[in-house]
Amino acid sequence: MSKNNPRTIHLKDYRVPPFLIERTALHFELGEKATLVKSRLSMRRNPASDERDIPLRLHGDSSLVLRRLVVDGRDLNADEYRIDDEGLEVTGSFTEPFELECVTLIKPQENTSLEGLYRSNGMFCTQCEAEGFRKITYYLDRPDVMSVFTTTIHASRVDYPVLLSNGNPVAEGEQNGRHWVTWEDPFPKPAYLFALVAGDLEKVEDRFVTRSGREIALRLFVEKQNLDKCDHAIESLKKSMRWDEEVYGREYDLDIFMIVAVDHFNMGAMENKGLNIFNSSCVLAKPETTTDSAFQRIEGIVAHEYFHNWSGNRVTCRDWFQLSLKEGFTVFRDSEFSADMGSRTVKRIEDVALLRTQQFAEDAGPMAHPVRPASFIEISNFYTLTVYEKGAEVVRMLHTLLGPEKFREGSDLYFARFDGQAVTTDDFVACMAEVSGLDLTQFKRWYSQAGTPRVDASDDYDASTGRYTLTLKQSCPATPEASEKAPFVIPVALGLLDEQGNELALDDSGATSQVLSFDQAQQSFVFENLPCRPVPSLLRGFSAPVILSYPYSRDQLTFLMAHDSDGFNRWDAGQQLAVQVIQQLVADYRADRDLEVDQRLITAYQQVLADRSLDPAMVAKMLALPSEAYLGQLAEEIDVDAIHHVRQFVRRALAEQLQGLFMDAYRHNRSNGKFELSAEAIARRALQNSALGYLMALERPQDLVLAQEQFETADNMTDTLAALSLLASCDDDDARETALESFYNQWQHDALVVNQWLSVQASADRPDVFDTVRGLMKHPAFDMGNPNKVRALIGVFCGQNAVHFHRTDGAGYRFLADQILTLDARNPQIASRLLGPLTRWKRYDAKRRALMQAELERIRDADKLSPDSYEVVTKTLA
Ligand code: B3K
Ligand code: ZN
Repeated sequence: MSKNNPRTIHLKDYRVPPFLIERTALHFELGEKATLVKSRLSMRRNPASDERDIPLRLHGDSSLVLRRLVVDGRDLNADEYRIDDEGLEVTGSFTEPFELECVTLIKPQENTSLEGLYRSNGMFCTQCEAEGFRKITYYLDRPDVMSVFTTTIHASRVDYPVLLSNGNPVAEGEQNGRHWVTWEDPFPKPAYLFALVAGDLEKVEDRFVTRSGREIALRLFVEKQNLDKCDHAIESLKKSMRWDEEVYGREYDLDIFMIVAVDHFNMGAMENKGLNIFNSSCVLAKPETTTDSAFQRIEGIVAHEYFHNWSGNRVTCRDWFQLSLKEGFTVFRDSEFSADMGSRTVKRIEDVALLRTQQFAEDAGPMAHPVRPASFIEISNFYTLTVYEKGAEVVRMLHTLLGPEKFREGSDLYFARFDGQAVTTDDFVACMAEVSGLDLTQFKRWYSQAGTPRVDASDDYDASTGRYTLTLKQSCPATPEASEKAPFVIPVALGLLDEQGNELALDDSGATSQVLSFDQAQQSFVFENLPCRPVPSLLRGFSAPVILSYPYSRDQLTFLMAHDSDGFNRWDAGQQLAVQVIQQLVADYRADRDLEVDQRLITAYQQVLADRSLDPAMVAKMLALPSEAYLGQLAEEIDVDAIHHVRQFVRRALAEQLQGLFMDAYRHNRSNGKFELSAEAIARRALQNSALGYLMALERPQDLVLAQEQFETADNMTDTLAALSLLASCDDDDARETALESFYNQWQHDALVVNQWLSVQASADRPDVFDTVRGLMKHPAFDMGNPNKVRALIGVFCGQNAVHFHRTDGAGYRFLADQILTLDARNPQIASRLLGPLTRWKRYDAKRRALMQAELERIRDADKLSPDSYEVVTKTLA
């Protein structure tokens, strides 16, 4: 594919596969220089295809070296097939079933894209989703071709004692120092779920008895030094298996479930059938090295990949436009699982904060696309917040509209009807419509229309009749694929509060909460017999992924913060209050006016801090000011300096006025006993560290000492890292350097901890942070070939340190563009991801815009740009 002519793939061009592969037998000879891959495919024409004369085409990457091609036992001559950049075309009519054998030579040692078969720390491993299998051998590498796989792996026994693939081991042997194992996976699957691992690995083993009494062996394979970091993942896996049985009635199907941890991985983890492969950062954990949020993230990711066994593997996607069929649904499933394992409200707050800052930004930018995209150049670019997180919100709305019982009925029907098939988001919604009797035709616009809908709410109360009318108007901004949008079906959960904060009855049944189905451009909802003018609590639990505005006064927001029975909306009222205050101050700052923080915000925070009846985790969330990213997202034009300055100013004002309470919260929640990973202990640490953060804003020597003491005495990484992050931004050179140095000295042997050390420095609010980042690029701890390190240093600096990345001389942009160009040649997926901060260029002032545009153009004009980066950069500049 040349850069001037990258092919766009359209959903409307979908055709069923003209050929099927019933059985796939693979044979790998793993070698130090090269690997030989032999495949034997039992194929036939697809009776469901009307393309009866179409020639046989197999996908294959241009890096494949074809050694032999055999059809029904006969070696083909060179003139009987043709190889091009995208694969192999074989001459012949193929009217009868046939066997195609193929021998290819590949070089995993030279594969830096981390897609296909590659090496990580001396082991072999694979990543095939979405289209990596074509880097291993010629194949029909599309998700609607499902085949039964048998895989035999040959390798040196000394170097690769462990040989794994999908399914169950059925045979093994040894010859001249080389051994082999054959694996059989009885479940038909697309090639993207294929996996192979070979290495010198140790394992931790456990078992799980399914509800029907089958015993499943659970195995977690890691490098030897990580054996003490396996317990949490195994426990998380067992919880996930139980939860999926209880909540979805889904049982595991093979006899073995394996997870392998690898250090070089483009994303978090991969749900290969029976053999999940994980980025080591998303599976390995122990209290000394792992923060609470990482523990929770690991639990969620282990669950996510496990849940894919049904939502993704047993029922898979027809084509990659349907990606959200498995990803949106599975994210919804893992987020409900996490809500059940910990605090539902806190989990919801975290999910919504991510959605509102990152996904809303994506939906408002040049790469905006529907949950089911209609076209793409490179599918790897579409593993997005929209497909995952917004897709999960769409499933959540179905859950809200149907209610839990009907939703479960719909999911049972979906799994029963489509087991073993590759299907579409329409098929999923059809099951939900069938069991509920709802017409979901209009609802499906959530899958086909991009952009974040806005909802403007206004109301009216007639005191003489007690009638309250709520009027909602919806609109959706233009996005690249469409300028006009038809109305969405928006479930709006609401309650109404009287002046004392009591919930009012909304109808004769006495219900105090209701879900409105808002599906017109404008609609009014009437509530009768209300004794007073209510304060509405709208979009409870964030019942739809929209931007809702209602003209709340600051007093009303303070009132909701204290009284709303919906925990999410209590938090959100606090966020809205802080946003109003900060936005006003940003305007003041830009107009050179004096800054003064609205006392109501301070009083509201004071009440939250003083209320010992609240869950400390909620208090910590409520005390967190809206992030700079979220504030930027809300602004007309992002003024990074003003936002940063004002947010820091407000933090400091809160710290000054509430220092006694912050100190109390710190002391009260500071653990002094043995480390625990309970929800309660996690909540206390969250509040303790939030309080410490405020105290450090005061820049007093005694708080510095507090942070140093915590840093030196903590028995867990949450407390250590919280203190280190604060010290890394402080002005005391000695305190800062001593802490960073001692941390590195203590942890230099542990790559995952060292990555956190890189991130702490990349996100520090220091005048010299840019030089520090550039210096760290040359540090032995950094490695451009390891995506975790690239994300920890370059990704964090450019994506999370706004004021310093957006320096007005453009050096931050130049730096990022240089790194992208270097990476593009070796790992296009990572390069393309790193473009993220530059894709928002139109949101900044003219000077920064011009500087970012110039860097984007420099990338666009580079020689041999990958299709991945080409797609993002051209769409961004369009
Ligand atoms: N399905 C994988 C993501 C694959 C990304 C390929 N570029 C992990 C997950 O979503 O569970
Ligand atoms: Zn997934």
